[in-house]
Amino acid sequence: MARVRPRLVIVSNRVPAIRAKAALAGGLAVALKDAVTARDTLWLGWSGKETESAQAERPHTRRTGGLTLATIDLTHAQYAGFYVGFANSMLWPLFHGRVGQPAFHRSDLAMYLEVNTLYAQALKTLLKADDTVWVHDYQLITCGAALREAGVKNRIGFFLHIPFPPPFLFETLPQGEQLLRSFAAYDVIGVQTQDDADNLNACLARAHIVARAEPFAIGIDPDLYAKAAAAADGSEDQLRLEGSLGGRALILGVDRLDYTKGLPERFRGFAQLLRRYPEHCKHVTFLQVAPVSRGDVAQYRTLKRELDGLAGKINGEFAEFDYVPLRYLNTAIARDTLAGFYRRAAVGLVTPLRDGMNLVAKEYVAAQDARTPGALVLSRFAGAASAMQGALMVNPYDPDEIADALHAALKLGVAERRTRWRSMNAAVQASTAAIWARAFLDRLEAE
Ligand code: GDG
Repeated sequence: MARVRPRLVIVSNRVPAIRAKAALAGGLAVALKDAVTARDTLWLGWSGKETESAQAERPHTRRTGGLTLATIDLTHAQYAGFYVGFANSMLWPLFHGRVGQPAFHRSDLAMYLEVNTLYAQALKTLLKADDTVWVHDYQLITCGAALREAGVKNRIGFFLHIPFPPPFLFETLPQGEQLLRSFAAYDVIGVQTQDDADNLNACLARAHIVARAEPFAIGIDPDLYAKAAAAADGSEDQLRLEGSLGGRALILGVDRLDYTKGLPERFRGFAQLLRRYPEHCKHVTFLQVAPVSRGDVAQYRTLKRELDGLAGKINGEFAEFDYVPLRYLNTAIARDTLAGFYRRAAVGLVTPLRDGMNLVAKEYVAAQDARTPGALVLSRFAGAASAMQGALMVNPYDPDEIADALHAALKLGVAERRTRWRSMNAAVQASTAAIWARAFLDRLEAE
């Protein structure tokens, strides 16, 4: 007889924007969809609201079906120190190996610890004795330790969505040992890849901390993308795109506007393609969708200015009165429309400088038409790379390598594209979001 699972409690920086369970939207929400719909779930996160002064400890709750959303507000100072400061100006760049970029301030670390404790205290007011707690990502590393300090005895798991750096980098983090020690509060620690597990375990071992991380590769819901992509055929947006391309090949990039995604290098790579392989001029269009993200962090604004300049420069150099080679958007595109765009693209261009996994690569593969699939150009430094043998692999720091790979991708015959796609699709199907969530929770709830 199937075991009745205890309530699942998810803690993440934000809660998903949802009206009904069926309409779960957003990366983490989509990844956890099966786990959340299968059982009673409580999900705690920041409301997105900033307040002048500290609010009541008890979170605000809303229930939709079997899912309860609990939210807390943060003060301006908490948002600045915890989110903009320690999480996104220190941990995010450090964990992505951005040497020289992380900015450490003791006051930010103090706010990070304070806010992690705030999440823990808010959660404690709602927690039942047999709940399974699953904490997510770099914003909340010390939340588990704060829960233990508050006397919580439940099973608590942690999953890190971004890479974990090797010891020589991690050890540059002032007071990093405090963060490492907090990993010991978790019953299961999940990371994306074996490399991440090796790095974190090496740091833990050096600090004599008895805790071990294991890899659980996150994935997508491939059927969702395949169906949405097929359904987009003939849709108004698809017809508009088609009409605007005028038969040209489409190269597509889709990324949050983030310096880890390698966008300037990618733009330069595309320019090199046109420069070194002029046969593609007027026959290829590169569409980069890059919705603005973390606009409160200074480096993101600098990146935006750089890309604005580069896009203008590239189009200035290669455009003709009836041809604009680079289309660069800072607005998000609806998911179903995006699925159709993936399917229309001859090349998916995914070149992060470092990425925990990268779901866009998997979405691109899932959305292809099996008879006429496109080719994927993929960074060696995405977590997704190890399973994607059929991709054209690049070092994303070298625009010339990107240009060569784009040229090769545009030249691939359909038989070879099919062979490559079949192997990539098998990898995407073998490692879905549902499999990821089930594997992690089975491990956490194992008797
Ligand atoms: C972190 C890790 C890890 C993007 N633009 C639009 C849009 N998106 C969607 C994509 C994809 C998601 O956002 C981005 O996911 P990624 O995995 O590519 O990257 P991060 O946001 O950095 O995610 C990453 C992930 O967590 C999960 O663990 O893979 O390594 O950094 O789903 O489709 N979606 C829509 N319009 C857009 O314009 N609808």
